[in-house]
Amino acid sequence: MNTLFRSRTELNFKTGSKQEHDAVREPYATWKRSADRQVTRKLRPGGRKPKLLIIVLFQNLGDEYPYYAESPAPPLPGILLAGLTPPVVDVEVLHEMARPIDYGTDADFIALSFLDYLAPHAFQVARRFKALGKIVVAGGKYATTHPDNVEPYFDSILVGEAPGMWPTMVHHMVGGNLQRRYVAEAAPPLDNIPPPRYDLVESKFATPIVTEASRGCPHPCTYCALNIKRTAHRTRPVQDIIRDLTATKCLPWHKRKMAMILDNNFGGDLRWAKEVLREIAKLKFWALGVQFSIECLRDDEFVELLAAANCRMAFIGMESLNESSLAGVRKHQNKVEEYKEFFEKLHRRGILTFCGFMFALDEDTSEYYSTLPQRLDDVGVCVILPSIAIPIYGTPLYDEVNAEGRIIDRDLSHYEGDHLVFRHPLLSPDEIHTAYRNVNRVFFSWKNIFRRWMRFMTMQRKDSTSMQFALKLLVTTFIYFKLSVFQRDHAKKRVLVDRSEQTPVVQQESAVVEAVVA
Ligand code: B12
Ligand code: SF4
Repeated sequence: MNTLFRSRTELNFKTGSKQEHDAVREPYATWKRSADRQVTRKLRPGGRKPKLLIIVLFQNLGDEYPYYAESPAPPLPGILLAGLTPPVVDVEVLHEMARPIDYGTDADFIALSFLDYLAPHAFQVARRFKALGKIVVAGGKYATTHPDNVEPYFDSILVGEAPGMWPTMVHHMVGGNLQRRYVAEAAPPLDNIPPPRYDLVESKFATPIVTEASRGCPHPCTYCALNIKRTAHRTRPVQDIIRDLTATKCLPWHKRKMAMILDNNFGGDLRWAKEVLREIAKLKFWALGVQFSIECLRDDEFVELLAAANCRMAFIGMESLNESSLAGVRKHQNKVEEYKEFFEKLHRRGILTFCGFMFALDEDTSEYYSTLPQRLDDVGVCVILPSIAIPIYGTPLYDEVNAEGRIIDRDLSHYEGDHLVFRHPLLSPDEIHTAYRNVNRVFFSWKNIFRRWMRFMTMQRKDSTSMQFALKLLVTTFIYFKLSVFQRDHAKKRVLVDRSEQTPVVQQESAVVEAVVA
């Protein structure tokens, strides 16, 4: 029995009714029984198990050029699915943001995970693998919100979250009785999800330890994918999160020291979040990254607990410095006048701010854009993740712009945040693109990157031993430059690039045309 196998069988159960426990346990109980008896397993020639290759897509067919992002951490779906996979198959995980798809793979089954804008690419990849005789299945956010658009391209799809249904799907895959569509229970409890397979993350990721502590968010932001079909904010048992963060024996020691909690909003239930942070503090990470909504920073105890847990990076949706733009997308929890003070609160405690920032919100004006680089500097954010607003298919924002007849581009592969796909009420596409490029250019110039780093460093006060203080400076410097280079690289390859001089290496196919927004 290997370490992973042990950790799966040592699952903890939250107190609750017996029926709740049984409902949650059932997939694992089924998996455990079959694992013990090795029932449905079919051996390949040479006595090998069938092989499953899980691919988390990233290259956008619509962009025509391959783009290997310098992201420090992988997304979660691939290694989470691998962790849930019963041992009737061998598993490999491929992150397309790190390496190209291996069409020569000896895998029998291919599982694709992709976001909305990657759907055209996913359909093409599926077609290629099917032509090679592979069984190809899909799941993820787009397959969940728009299954009818996805199902025709795959042998089978999963609608919803994987934990309750994926083990069954794998058994059916191996047993040759795969159904066309599996539908998971809506918003199931999050107890007893096995740890992700960190051992399967490509070595180029500096921070392989990623997990989700909660799902959902209580806010109504109109552009957010979570508001396509609202579900309650759900939290995982604290001991399950800690078990994930410590299921890392497979990693070299230096990669066990940093972790990312990838929740949409870790602060959706602050009392629970504080409990989680108290436990994480005991793990003595060198650095923890967390995502949460900005109003959490009104709670000083939360901020202190972040610091105590050695949080070194907070991802926050700042989105705009224009109050009326924030109100227009119902982001009422954001108050522009609080930004500077809140960011400083974090910076003084050695926590870097990494903030989502949106262009083309309906109330944006050319005056607002003209002062933006300076105002971003004034609020003092460390790194921004800029993007052009996307009316993600099915969100309230999509319904609004669609009803007003303002969608100008229905190619789904353009819904990635670097294209303007709807008509703005006040600004021309040129004004928006110019502002977007300008902010990217100014914010990610080396001069400004170094200046912000100096500003952050000079705010640090020695509040611990010399060793701990030195470690804090070293780790924040590493994360700061990783994030800045990641975003600068994105700007260089995706925003500021003159594509006319590049040689296209990926041919678009009719799948792009088929995957249009309805
Ligand atoms: C890490 C992250 C990133 C990373 C990496 C993204 C990637 N996929 O490669 C980076 C920083 C690059 C990124 C960028 C963007 N992101 Co992002 N990102 C995330 C984040 C924080 C975590 C993703 C994750 O790992 N989730 C955890 C997994 C486990 O959840 P899940 O995908 O729902 O998976 C479950 C099921 O769907 C299912 N499942 C998933 N895959 C599969 C596959 C199979 C075969 C099966 C059976 C089941 C299955 O099982 C899972 C477990 O239950 C999410 C927020 C979040 N917490 O989800 C946003 C999120 C995914 N991002 C989002 C967006 C919009 C973007 C951007 C387009 C934003 C922008 N405008 O800049 C860009 C894309 C930029 C670009 N051009 O490349 C949206 C997605 C909207 C959508 N439906 O497409 C999200 C949900 C944020 C939000 N609330 O709106 N992102
Ligand atoms: S606060 Fe963030 S996660 Fe929550 S609804 Fe708004 S955009 Fe989505």
